[in-house]
Amino acid sequence: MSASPVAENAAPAVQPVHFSRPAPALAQAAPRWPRERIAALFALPFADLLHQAQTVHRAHHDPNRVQRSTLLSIKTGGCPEDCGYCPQSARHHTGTEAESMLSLDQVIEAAKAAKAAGATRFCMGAAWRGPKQRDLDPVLGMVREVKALGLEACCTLGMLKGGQAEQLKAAGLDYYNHNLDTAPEAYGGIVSTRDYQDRLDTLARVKDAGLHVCCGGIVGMGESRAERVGLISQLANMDPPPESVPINFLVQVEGTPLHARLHGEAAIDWSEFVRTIAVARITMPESFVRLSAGRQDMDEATQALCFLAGANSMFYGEKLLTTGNPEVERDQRLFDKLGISPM
Ligand code: SAM
Ligand code: DTB
Ligand code: SF4
Repeated sequence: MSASPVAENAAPAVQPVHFSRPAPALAQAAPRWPRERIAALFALPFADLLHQAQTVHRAHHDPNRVQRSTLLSIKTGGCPEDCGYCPQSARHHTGTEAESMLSLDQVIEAAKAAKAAGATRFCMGAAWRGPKQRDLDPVLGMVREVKALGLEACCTLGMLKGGQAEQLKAAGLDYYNHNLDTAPEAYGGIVSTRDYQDRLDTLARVKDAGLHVCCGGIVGMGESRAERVGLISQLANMDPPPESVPINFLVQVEGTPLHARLHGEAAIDWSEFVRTIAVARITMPESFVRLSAGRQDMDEATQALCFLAGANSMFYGEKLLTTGNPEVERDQRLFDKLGISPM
């Protein structure tokens, strides 16, 4: 296209604006962890990556201590959302039936048992899109009782509306878990009933209410390495990064769309899972990196490598929300072999 001479000679319609100091709203800050840097970490030889991760880990944490969190599903099944990995969606036929909310006494009993077994954090999960006020009221009572037992309290209740995070904070909640699950570009293939921005909005509410953010994702859903890079990049570039970062290895449950897609075959090798933990540790040095779902089918050697790669938290107790987790005796034997003590 040729410009007319008039346009060429005319003074520009918009005069350049001179700022006496940089205009923050216009300046695009470079991300702390651009994808290329994260991809370069993933591409390192395994020994070099683990050495780097262990070095960062030792600079920020005691390498021989691991924090233990116990999960309880306070409201199981019948969820209206369509998350392709989840056994609790009412749209999938997994055999997980919809149940009503647990009573306060049931929750207190489970929290006492978790504490007696050595957990320091108790995480209550609900199969909701998000809590209605009538759902939130009893949860606030549960949070107060869990705190009264001397445990850290965490909730994962779905998307939060304005004011709800503040109510949880006032009840004494320490952490709110809400995962990004995967990279933005892979997200649409996994969940259609909420979008990535909805998740970011809830995370902003959690942070603004002064709660600690627990946010991670799932690997082994058929994503590419570039998409794993994208997930870690989202997490590591949050300001600040989440205090707690659960890395879940997909538990493939029959009846879920992801089980149908992957036929029960692990979509990534153990070494790629360990790499993901190591890269999370290097890019989020101060966070708790949690070796989360997927331990039941993971051999001890792989779990040991995850701890070496910088995982310093795990889910503890024989059940996650609806699926299994190693028995506490088995975990104790593993800790003994590795000389790990609980935090
Ligand atoms: N309903 C709430 C929500 O989705 O926000 C809270 C509970 S939901 C079960 C919490 C997280 O568990 C999900 O975001 C997902 O990351 C993880 N999760 C669910 N099913 C899983 C599976 N089969 N394997 C691994 N992680 C899973
Ligand atoms: C997280 O990242 N993993 C946990 C917790 N946060 C809520 C849930 C794992 C669920 C695994 C499938 C199930 O047991 O239902
Ligand atoms: Fe519902 Fe949460 Fe499961 Fe999604 S992950 S189906 S929101 S319980």
